[in-house]
Amino acid sequence: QKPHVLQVGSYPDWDQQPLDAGFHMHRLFDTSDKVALLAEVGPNIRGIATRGDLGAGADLINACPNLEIIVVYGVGYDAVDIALCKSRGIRVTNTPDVLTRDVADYGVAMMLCHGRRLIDAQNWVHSGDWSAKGMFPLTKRVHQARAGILGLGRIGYEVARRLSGFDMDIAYSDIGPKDFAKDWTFEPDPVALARRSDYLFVTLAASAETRHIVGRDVIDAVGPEGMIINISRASNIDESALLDALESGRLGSAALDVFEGEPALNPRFLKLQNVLLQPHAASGTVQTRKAMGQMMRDNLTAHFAGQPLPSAVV
Ligand code: 8YV
Repeated sequence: QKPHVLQVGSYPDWDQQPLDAGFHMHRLFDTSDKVALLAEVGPNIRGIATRGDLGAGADLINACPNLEIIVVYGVGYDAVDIALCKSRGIRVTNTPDVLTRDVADYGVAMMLCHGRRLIDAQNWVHSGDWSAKGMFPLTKRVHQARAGILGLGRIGYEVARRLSGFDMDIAYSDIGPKDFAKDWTFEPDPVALARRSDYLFVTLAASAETRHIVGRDVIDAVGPEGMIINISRASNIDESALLDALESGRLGSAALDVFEGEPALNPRFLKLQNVLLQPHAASGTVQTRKAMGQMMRDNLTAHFAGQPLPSAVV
């Protein structure tokens, strides 16, 4: 009897096929009547397979009275009701480390792409403006600029390591100074960090404590010449305050890979020229997604085999 597993979102075929072979997968995202599916299979569900961007809230967890484990395809498990899992003794796993460098690469790429206006420059060629109007407008230097890292965890550290290659003046905020970051300036106050940053990277693990840590005060401290890059979770930024600042010019620009309500965006974003919009793609390389899927499946298999879990957070 294959364990019954509730699947919250889609996975690539290279994961879907072994999942279907090893487990009785019930695809919540594929059904038109989620309530009916949960009522029918909920009591049989022993595992939930979800994604960092989708999570598993109390409604889903409570529909599965015999739930034993939730496996997350992603490093962020902020969308999983961890307190409820702890109270019910439900294991939770994620996929750390395998995606760290891809996400850091993508954040730096977003800074360079938007800072040097590569997409506008591409349009300058395609539109014929280069022939008609001449040289593309000048942009600002990125190397030797000032970078702020809000959250020097695994991803923040890899971002800072990359930026040091651009001879940038790097500072970071975190709970405390880090021994491995002696070359960079520790600035505990996010507003002070923002004030001394041309490029502010938001690389915090999302939680109730970090919600809207980038509010109007931090946004205004980055200011009309600065850029905010978010490769963490939308919840770390007050999105309404961000939009107000971008529309008014109080914030120079933003490069965002995550959004409240994604994949549906606030339509105000689509009217702005000073924002780089990316579809939560920072970890989206073949190699990394294969490693994430393998780790997620290894956790599921290990649990039902009574073996230690490769990457448990609860
Ligand atoms: C995942 C993410 O790719 O790792 C995370 O927490 O958000 C992304 O890297 C995404 O959750 C999967 O769709």
